[in-house]
Amino acid sequence: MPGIVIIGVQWGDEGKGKATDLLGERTEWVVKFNGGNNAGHTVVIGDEKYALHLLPSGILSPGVTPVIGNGVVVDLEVLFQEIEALESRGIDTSKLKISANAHIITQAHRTLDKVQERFLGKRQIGTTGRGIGPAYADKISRVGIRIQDLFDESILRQKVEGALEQKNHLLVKIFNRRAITADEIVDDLLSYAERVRPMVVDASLLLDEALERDEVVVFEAGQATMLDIDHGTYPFVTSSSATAGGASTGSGVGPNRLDRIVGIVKAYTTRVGAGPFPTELFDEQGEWLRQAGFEFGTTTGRSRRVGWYDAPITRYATRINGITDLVVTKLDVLTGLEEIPVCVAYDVNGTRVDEVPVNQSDFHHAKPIYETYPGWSEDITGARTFEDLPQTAQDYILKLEDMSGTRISVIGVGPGRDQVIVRH
Ligand code: 2SA
Ligand code: GDP
Ligand code: MG
Repeated sequence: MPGIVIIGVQWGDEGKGKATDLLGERTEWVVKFNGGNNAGHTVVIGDEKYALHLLPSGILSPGVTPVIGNGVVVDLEVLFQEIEALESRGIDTSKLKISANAHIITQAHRTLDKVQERFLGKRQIGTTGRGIGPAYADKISRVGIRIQDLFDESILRQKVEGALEQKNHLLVKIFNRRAITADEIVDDLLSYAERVRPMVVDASLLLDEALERDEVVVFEAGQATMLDIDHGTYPFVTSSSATAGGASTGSGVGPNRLDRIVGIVKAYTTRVGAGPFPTELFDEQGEWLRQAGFEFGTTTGRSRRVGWYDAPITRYATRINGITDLVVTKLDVLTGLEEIPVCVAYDVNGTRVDEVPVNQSDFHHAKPIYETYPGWSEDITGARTFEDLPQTAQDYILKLEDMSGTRISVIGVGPGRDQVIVRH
């Protein structure tokens, strides 16, 4: 079972970082295949808390070789800041590999991300402002700068000049900003080239050889299914393939090598940024859930929107990703609730709809139809077997399992590495 994909089921922050870290002991490779430093994965090991953005979460496990795949957009300044921060805490980062085909985020992308958002006014996406969207836009427009371009100054300069032409027009004429010079960007990128050089690999080939040797490779998604560029709540999405297909295109590993697709899902739902969210809570219960789950962005510190568990979303994610196993996280956060509502279907303009509607306006208008299950008051953070859980907590999990049609293999009962119940 060497190829394992870790995917977010909802709108991110389900606890993918912790799940990847958990697998660390049994894993030789962890590949980040999409997104960039918009991601925020918090991993708690003993008394130490690590917030990872661009680096794969597997970097915290000594036996693991972390890989940044071709599907990622790399901000070189952030890369070295993160490396230095981890090294200063005694984490060895020397095994890190970066695909020669990964794209680079430049100053122009960061600036555009911020001014474009401002320009959108009420139609804002609520991006993380890290330049992610503009960097992917350049990739798709075929004017992107890749890691391999760092090693030929003349090619780099030509590409940067080409990429800046339209952007400067936009910045100066539309957004009333100053033009960015090719020199600024080339000098900045070249200042990292020699430090990056030893990390650069043909990641596809390296991973293929590893899989041939039966080594375990974990593919770690940033963001999640409902933020995926194709299958998420477009246009309120991120600009990359955050679903299981992205593990293949974003790493250069064939889809037949992906043996298990593990969907990480919170026992309730959160979302950062704008866009539809049928089960969102605007009342005191929502505020209670936000505080109990400490739902604040790992990257930007923004308050996360919160709501109840949405079963059609899990079914949708199971279909889109081919999920074989679910990990339900943060069950402990629900402790103390007398009753727990779960969205089982939607009411769309008076009609019951059981699946996530394909039509954007239908999803915007979807009102949750709830079923309510009894809660529990016992502290469950020490539970290590399914039977340790109160009966009502067991029943809640079995209900979720039943509604998704996929087995729930792991249950999270706290942020710590050991605070899990492994069922399968
Ligand atoms: P972007 O910056 O172009 O990717 O933003 C587009 C949308 O994607 C959402 N997005 C995220 N949603 C949840 N978590 C993310 N990572 C951080 C975290 C977020 C933070 O782990 O907490 O710290 O605010 C993440 N990254 C992108 C984003 O909110 C937009 O809706
Ligand atoms: P990711 O982006 O999917 O990796 O998730 P984040 O790290 O952004 O957010 C998940 C948060 O929940 C982190 O602060 C984790 O430490 C925490 N967490 C993960 N699993 C659990 C759990 O089972 N219970 C509790 N209470 N916290 C958890
Ligand atoms: Mg996160």
